[in-house]
Amino acid sequence: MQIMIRAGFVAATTAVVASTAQGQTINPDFGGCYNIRNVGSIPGVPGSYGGVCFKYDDPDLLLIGGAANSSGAAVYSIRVTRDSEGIINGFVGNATKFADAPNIDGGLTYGPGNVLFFTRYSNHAIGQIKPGQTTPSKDTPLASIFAGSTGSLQFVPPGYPGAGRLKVLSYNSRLWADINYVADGNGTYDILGPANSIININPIAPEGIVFVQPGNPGFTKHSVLISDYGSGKIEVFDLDSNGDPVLASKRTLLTGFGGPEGGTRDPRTGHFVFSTFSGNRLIVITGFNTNCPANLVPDCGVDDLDFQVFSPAYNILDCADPAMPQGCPADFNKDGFVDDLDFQIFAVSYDGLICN
Ligand SMILES: [Ca+2]
Ligand SMILES: [Ca+2]
Ligand SMILES: [Ca+2]
Repeated sequence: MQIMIRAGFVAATTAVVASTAQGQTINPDFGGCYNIRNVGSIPGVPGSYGGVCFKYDDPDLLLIGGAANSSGAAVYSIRVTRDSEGIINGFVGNATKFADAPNIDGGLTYGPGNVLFFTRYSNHAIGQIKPGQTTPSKDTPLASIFAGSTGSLQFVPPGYPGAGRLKVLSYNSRLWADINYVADGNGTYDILGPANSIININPIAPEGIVFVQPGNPGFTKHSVLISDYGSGKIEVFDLDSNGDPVLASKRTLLTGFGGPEGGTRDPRTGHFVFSTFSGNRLIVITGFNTNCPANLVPDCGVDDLDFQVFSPAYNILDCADPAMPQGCPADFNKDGFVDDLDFQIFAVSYDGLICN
């Protein structure tokens, strides 16, 4: 049995502050761990804002649609600043034009081959921008596949049910569609009908969608958030085995969110990042963690409750031991053992109290 000296830990309590900002309210059923921060408007990006994502090889370079829905729309890039906890809190200088993206709407994301995909309103089409290019190389109308107009799009991330599938959403018709794509030999992709599934998500007027893994407070399954422009809400659904929303699982995460548009996750922290079409703001919702494995009891932070789970696993040591909890969650560095290396990871998170 290993001997562990738990030194330097300071008992503390975590204040739960009201999760409101400018009329936006987070549903308390989600555990009180999430907070909204308004980062404000982005210098140099013309309104209205469209889809948002981060450059595939630069987790601090935000890409966002400007002059959304107009023929002169484009993707702009801006470097974000972060506070001592890594939370996005501002921008460096002025944005610069990254690539033309005529009529960009709420969908902007990297797909296979690091091709940048975007939805077009009211063209009901998907544009594709190759890496290093400043104009789209391909435009695919969707009218023959499902009713328009887009709307949004997102690829299901690795590790989720339906990983790699392309989901495209119709704003006007309130539809979610799973659509096939195949490499066209030119570095871009053919987008093909018929759709594998078309789901009516009425009354949601979808703009941005982001996927969230289980383990975050209020999320017991792989899930998806959809921003509803029409009602100013962020809605949540569990995913089925294809990565499509389970309609009966619908619940509301956020209300009073005027003009929500694109959505993505901060690659450094896992925080949700949303743009707004009206008001031209960048909104960050903290509390969604991608790098906080020590939060073994999924609540607002790493504290003594998590330690009570960690400690017996540390004493068992070997993940192959039948006594170890299934999946060996306390093996943070995934080397098959719960030992001092994992304790060091735990201690860092515990000292921070909140993996925010
Ligand atoms: Ca829109
Ligand atoms: Ca915890
Ligand atoms: Ca380990």
